[in-house]
This record gives sequence, C-alpha cells and structure tokens, in this order.
Amino acid sequence: MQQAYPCYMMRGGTSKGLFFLAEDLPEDTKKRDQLLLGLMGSPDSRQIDGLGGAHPLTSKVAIVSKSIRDDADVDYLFVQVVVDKAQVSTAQNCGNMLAAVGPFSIEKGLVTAGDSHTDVRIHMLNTGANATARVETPETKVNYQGSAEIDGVPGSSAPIFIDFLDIAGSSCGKLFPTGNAQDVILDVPVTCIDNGMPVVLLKAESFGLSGAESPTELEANEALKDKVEAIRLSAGKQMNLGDVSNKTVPKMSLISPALHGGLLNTRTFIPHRVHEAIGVLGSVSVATACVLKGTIANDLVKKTFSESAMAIEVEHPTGQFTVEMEVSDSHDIGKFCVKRAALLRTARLLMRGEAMFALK
Ligand code: NQM
Repeated sequence: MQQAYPCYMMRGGTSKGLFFLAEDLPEDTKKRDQLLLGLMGSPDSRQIDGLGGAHPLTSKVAIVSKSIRDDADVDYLFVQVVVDKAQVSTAQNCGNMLAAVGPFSIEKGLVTAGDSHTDVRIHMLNTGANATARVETPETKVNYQGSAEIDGVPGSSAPIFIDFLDIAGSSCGKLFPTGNAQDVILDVPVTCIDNGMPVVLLKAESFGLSGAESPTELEANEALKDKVEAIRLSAGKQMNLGDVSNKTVPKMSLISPALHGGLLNTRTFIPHRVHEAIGVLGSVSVATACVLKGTIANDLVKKTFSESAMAIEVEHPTGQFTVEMEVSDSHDIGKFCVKRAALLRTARLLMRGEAMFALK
C-alpha cells in the first residue's frame, strides 16, 4: 500500500526538488534511498512515475532537521537522485537547493522568524561546512516575492543572501587537493580545486572548442564527453575522492575568455549532463581559481588581484553568476586563504503536501 510522506517542493536558485524533515523519512539509509528513488521515479530517463524533473538539476532532495550544534540552527543533507540509474549520492553538496533551506526551516517552525528578516545558520552535513542565509520575513512570514533576479530563472523574487565562511577543502580536505595550482592530466592542463565543490577546470581551447557552445551541442559531442570523463576519473583519484565512476563529483568546468563583460566564461559538466547555468559552490570554486596566481583560470583572465575584497563575475550558458569574496595572499598557493564567499540566490515554495510511495 502507498504511504504518505509530508513534503514541500521548492525551487532553490536554479535547481528544484523535494524538501523533507529528517523525522518524516526512514532512519535506515538504505530504506531512505529506496524511498527517494521511488518518489522521484528513478531509474528512468523521463522519471515518469515520480516527481523528479528528468534532469540532474530537478532531481534533488534536501533533508532538514533542527541542529544540536552551537554554531547552527539547522542541519541540511543534500541528496542527488540520479535520473537514469538506481543511485543516490550524498557525496556532493548543493548550494542552489541550500537557498531554499532557510525558507523551508522557517515554514516548518525549525527556526523562529524575526519580523523583518531571519538569519538561518545552516550546517551542511555533506561537507561539514556552515552557511548563513538571510531570508526576508516581514511580520514573521517568509516572503517569496521581490525584485531580485538571478540568471537562469525567469522573473524576480525576494533576495536570499548566502554567506559561506569555511568551505575550502570541503570534500577533498584541501583547497588545492593535488597540492598544485596546475596539473597535466592525460596531456591536458587542468586546475583541481575545492572551495565548496570539487571542480576540475579545463580550457575549452584544449578540446578545440570556443567555450561558447550550448549545453546541447556539448552533450552531443561524444568524443569530448569521453575525454572529459577520462580526465575526471583520473582527477578524482588525485583529488582524494577515490573512484568517482559512481560519484557526481568532481564537476568539470570548461573555461574560456569572457564574452559578456564577466571575468571568464564557463560550461560545466555536472558531471555528465551540462549545467544550464553553473552550481553555486561550483562557481565559488571557479571564482577562487581565477584569483590565485598559477591556476589555468588566472592564466586565462590575465589579471593580478591585489585587493582583498572583490566581486567575480562568472559567465555561464544563461547569464552570469556573481561571487563576492574576501581573500588573502593571492600570490602564494601556500598561504592563500579565502576568508569569506557570499552570493545572492532566490527561492520559492512551489507545493506542499504529501508524496506517495509504497516502500517494500
Ligand atoms: O555547486 C549542480 C546546482 C548544482 C550544484 C551540480 C550546486 C553547487 O546548480 O553548489 O548548486 O553541480 O550538480 O544545483
């Protein structure tokens, strides 16, 4: 018999997925994963028998609970539900879904709302790092409407400002997991970096590309996908991620000169489909690579960053992503430190109700 699981469907940034209270899901991880696959309709490229949107960006789940930590209000576990395989992964974080965690936590009463805005301190269980999201709460109710626009989402919504403090080496243990600002993998120069999301940067020109190709064109290029995947598998080992053949990290960002006034242009494999925009923490990693001397991104942007606070504009297929950063010692890989990264997202509650599934 089908059972009902209380659930919200929310858009967080440029992603969309299901939000649950941890207490409403099975404690047993195997059962929980089986349930999430069933609720989303995986494995099936159309996810026709579930709530997933048939793309990695719309096949996501956030599990939230009250935190017992002194430095956090809530704990957030992100789960990527693979569309066409019976696989779920908690090996990566998601900064887009994170944008909706604050509103969800207030709606569900995990956090008491202030009467103009509420700062929700979120502990991200996937990586152990923390973020603070500022949510508009006039008269203690979450406000979703406003004039903030983010590229990749039509229209405008209330702003959600997110601050990250301690995300370097979140999954790999080190900001530059190979110990180098630049490596060569399978004859291709790369920069491997983890400032919130493990990312391998590659120059589009290394593959005979301009970098302006659409996600559809890149996904149709089988030779390119094979080469990028071969580099990813090797990079995963070198980045302390082990065998990444069944993992959704590292992400693979093709970089090229900016086309629309930003600092550089990107196309990101996440890791097999190509992102219509760029991930939040993925863009923080890319922006960080731009700043440090010796990376392939810094070579490409040909800029020395002498100031400690800056806004980096990362171009992507549907616009730009602005990452504000405070850094120190950007000339020296040994001392380089990212003190803070901040950005703007929006989110919206789309549906609340019960998701149905018969768990065997
Ligand atoms: O990098 C897609 C997304 C993401 C992840 C992905 C994300 C992030 O856009 O923080 O947001 O890279 O799988 O939701």
